[in-house]
Amino acid sequence: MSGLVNDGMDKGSMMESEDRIEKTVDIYVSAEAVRDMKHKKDTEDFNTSKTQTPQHTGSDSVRIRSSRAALVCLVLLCVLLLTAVIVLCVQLFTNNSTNYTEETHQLLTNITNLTDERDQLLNKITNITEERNELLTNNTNLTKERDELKIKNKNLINEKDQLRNTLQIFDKLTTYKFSFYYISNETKSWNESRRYCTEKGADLVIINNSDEQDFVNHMSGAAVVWIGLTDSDVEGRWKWVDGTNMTSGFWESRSNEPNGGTSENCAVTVDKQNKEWPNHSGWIDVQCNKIFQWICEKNISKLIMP
Ligand SMILES: [Ca+2]
Ligand SMILES: [Ca+2]
Repeated sequence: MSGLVNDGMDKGSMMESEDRIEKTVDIYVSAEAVRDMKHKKDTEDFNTSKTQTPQHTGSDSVRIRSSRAALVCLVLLCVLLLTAVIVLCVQLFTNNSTNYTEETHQLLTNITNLTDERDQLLNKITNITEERNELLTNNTNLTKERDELKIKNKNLINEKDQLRNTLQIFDKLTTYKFSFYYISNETKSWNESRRYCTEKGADLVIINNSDEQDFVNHMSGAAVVWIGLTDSDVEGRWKWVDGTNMTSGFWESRSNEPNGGTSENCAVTVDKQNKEWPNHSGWIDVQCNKIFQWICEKNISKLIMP
């Protein structure tokens, strides 16, 4: 069966091969025929062109003139194009020049403005530097003031503590303006009396004016009392216990006080009602080792009005 099929197929194939061969032959034949015809036509065209040359000379002249005309047009176009390019370049250059001039002017203006701003900034820096220096100076001064205030505050605290002690210890305190006064009941020498006062945070009384003298006279009554006045250091140069010089005094004039010279270097004050120097009033220099009552004074003006 398969053999029959193969034989059939072989026969078909052989027929197809024969057909192909025949077609190939036909094609080759056709190609050769076409080639012969083309060669023949070319030969005829060549011969024809040889015979027809005089007739085609006019069309070549037209073609040449056309070519020349086209060339002229092309040259004209080139010239026009070149001219346009030159015009554009000139315009561009002109515009660039104008822009450059404007930019230069603007740059100069900017430079001027920047210079002005720089000068203003320099002035500001100078002012700020001066302000800074002033602030530094102020800071230095404030620091000094602060330190001084700290010291004053410390001193005031000490004085406050002393005053508190004075107020606690003195059993008879009298106030007058900005001072506390204490008059003793017992009698002591000038130095011992002063020591008593200083141990209490006070000192012997300093009489600064007639009002205070009147106040002390009223306070002492008939008693003779020590005051904080002495010329122990330099004879005749009377000084208060705070180290200040006596500028004006209320010396007793009836006995021409002070009259004791170097033997009498401490002062008491008396009122007219005293019994030791009747009808005498004012300050009298006496020997410092005598014993009298005394008056202590504690001034608090620094606490109230620093
Ligand atoms: Ca004296
Ligand atoms: Ca005297």
